[in-house]
Amino acid sequence: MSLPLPRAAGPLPAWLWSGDEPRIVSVFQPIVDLRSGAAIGYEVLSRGLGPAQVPPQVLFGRARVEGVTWELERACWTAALRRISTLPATDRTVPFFFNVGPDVLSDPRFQDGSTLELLARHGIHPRELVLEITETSVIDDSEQLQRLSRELREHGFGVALDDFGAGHSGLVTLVHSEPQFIKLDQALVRGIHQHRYRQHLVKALVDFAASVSATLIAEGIETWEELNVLMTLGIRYVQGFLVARPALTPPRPSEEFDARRREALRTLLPISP
Ligand code: G
Ligand code: MN
Repeated sequence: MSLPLPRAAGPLPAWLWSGDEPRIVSVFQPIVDLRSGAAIGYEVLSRGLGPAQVPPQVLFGRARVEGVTWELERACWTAALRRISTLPATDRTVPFFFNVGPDVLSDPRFQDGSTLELLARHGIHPRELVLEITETSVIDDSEQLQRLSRELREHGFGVALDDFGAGHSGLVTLVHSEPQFIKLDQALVRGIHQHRYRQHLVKALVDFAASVSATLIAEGIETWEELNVLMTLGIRYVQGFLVARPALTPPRPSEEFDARRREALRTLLPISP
């Protein structure tokens, strides 16, 4: 549980906004259906602009110290929505997954209508977005989380539980948020071919997700060993450097990936549809 955020006073920091331009660049990483090879969505990741791109952990760390977390979050949303609004219609047939910072969901400003207004201004409907919340969200109050999750869905947003398995309260967050998407944390995926215990857990989660009609996504896949084992455990949706790295334009998996994916489908799941 983190301490209450200090509030920023005065002008927005120049490292965050230059005039009305957020100093943030949005990149896209596909979430791919292993059966068809098609993207079912793109996670949108924010990087700070500078001589070199600044990773989000650094941005959010600095914002926290300066008390401008909300302003950073708005800058990320603005950059992402502007970018999405310039994409061709062919890139907008699947939803965009947005990471929602832990402090933001419980901020009254998130729900005061300004978020929907920001979307409308960019011609984007909440149905086009899936909000990724993490189990480390500072929403300790389970009723509040339940209510929030329901309200987001009523507005049309999709809800995903991010980094599932990374923290200590994943199951509690899961039952209270009842997300349509569950994203398995990279820590469970990493080296899974060498960990039978993890394999049993993932298999159980595949069954669980199927019974509650949630889409289970394995994140952070880096090797074919990981991907092959996940496939035999019943994982259908994947994201990670092996599939495609985040890019300025929503990327497709490479032809090489697609060829190996088909081969794996044939050899590992010979009776799959
Ligand atoms: O917490 P969240 O799951 O949103 O984290 C996404 C982060 O993980 C991004 O910064 C993204 O660049 C990174 N990422 C995406 N795919 C991989 C991967 O295959 N390996 C590693 N190490 N990081 C990844
Ligand atoms: Mn995420």
